[in-house]
Amino acid sequence: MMSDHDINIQADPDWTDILGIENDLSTEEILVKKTAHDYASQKLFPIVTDAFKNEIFDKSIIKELGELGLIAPTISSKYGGAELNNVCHGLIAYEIERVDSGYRSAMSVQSSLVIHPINEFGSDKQKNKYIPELIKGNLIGCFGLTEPDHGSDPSSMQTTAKKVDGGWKISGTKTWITNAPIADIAIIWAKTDENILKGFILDRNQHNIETKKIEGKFSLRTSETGEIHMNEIFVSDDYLLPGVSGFKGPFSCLNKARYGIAWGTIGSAEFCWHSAREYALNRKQFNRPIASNQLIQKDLVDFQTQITLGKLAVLKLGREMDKRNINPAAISMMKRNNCKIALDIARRSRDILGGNGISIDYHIIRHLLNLETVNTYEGTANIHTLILGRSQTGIQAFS
Ligand code: TGC
Ligand code: FAD
Repeated sequence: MMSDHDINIQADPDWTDILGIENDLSTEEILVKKTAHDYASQKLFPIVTDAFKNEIFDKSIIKELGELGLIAPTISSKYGGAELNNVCHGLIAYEIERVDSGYRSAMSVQSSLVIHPINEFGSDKQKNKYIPELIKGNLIGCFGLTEPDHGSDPSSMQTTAKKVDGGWKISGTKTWITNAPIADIAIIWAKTDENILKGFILDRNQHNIETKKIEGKFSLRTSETGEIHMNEIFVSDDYLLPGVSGFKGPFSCLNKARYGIAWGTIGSAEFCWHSAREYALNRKQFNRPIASNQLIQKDLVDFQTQITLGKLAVLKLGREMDKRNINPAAISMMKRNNCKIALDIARRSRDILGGNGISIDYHIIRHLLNLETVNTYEGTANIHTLILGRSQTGIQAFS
């Protein structure tokens, strides 16, 4: 017979997924999630502490992800893609970011900001030359939009593309560019003499791009970040992305990457929640587990509720993206809110671990530091607030 004590110490078996969200995944989606989960937990988790401490990104990670079909999973099999849906893309981001936002970052840039624009806006020659190698992870790419004086407002960028015989001369500086120091190719956005934005593929084999690593980040230390310096680099017409002009080019790539972040941050938050719960059940103060305190239980319940709602919402977002072109403001809503809840959960989880919470051995402080970047890049929280404000009022409040 069960005693009162036994009842008290048994948690619901479905506490991790109390709404049964995973029951809504297809067999294929469950398989993809498991593949990403196994890779992340068996290959990435064991190396992440050392990588974060020493600012190491091992390029072979991109190759291993490619071999498993986890890079740009929605791309056509014609170019070596797995032809999966957007929900699978999100589940992969969620599993990788459960280990570290830096690894998800390197993967997101490759998939959403390099392969995606070539697939959408590139010539057949560019697609055939670059996408299969990028999907396999044989080439690494980066995406240069941000400049030293133009972050939230890229429309005022200063990088120029001057038309010359047979091509273009590109000059300017990009900064805070993920993967730049290790990239074989860079998608560079620049303005023509007529003030029209164009996208280019700069190939390290052909073009003399100078990339300098940004040292001393206290966030996203497992991901390489750098500057790109371009001084009148001649780029032939073959390297212009012919399918797009104007800011809808880079902004439409951001939709895809922001969607991945909305999923990824739930993975990061969930790791923190589970760690805090386990710690609270095992850590005793005043002769009882700290999880016995109502204040601690409230934290855990808030985490469970926010993560459940955030996960449900990104699943809905992914399903809608698979059916139709979604309003980009909906993506802004989920990027903004899931970053916000993940940061809050990471901060409060860190507190539950007391002094141990600041030790890298418990991982939560690493997630917390990473999430500070994730909240800033791909549009800051303020910028997404203004995108949503404009969407519901019709009034532009940026400037
Ligand atoms: P705006 O007038 O709003 O738009 C200009 C043109 O672009 C179109 N557009 C979009 N198209 C598709 N998707 C979207 N989300 C779009 N947003 C805008 C728009 O329809 C228009 O098209 P057209 O044909 O009429 O010309 O432009 P704006 O200059 O007023 O910009 C407004 C604002 C503030 C929203 C934009 O500048 C913005 O999003 N700023 C934030 C910058 C940002 O997010 N940067 C990210 C850099 S990349 C990065 O951080 C990678 S980190 C990756 C990692 O490591 O994981
Ligand atoms: P700013 O635009 O100067 O903003 C500073 C502050 O002012 C923010 O709080 C912002 O919200 C606020 N603010 C600005 N305008 C307004 C306004 N109108 N109303 C209210 N508040 C406002 N970029 C790339 O192109 N490619 C990459 O691969 C890439 N990777 C990155 C990796 C890392 C690690 C980091 C940190 C950044 C990366 N970025 C990348 C750059 C990133 O997108 C920018 O940092 C971001 O868009 C913000 O720009 P900013 O840093 O210039 O801040």
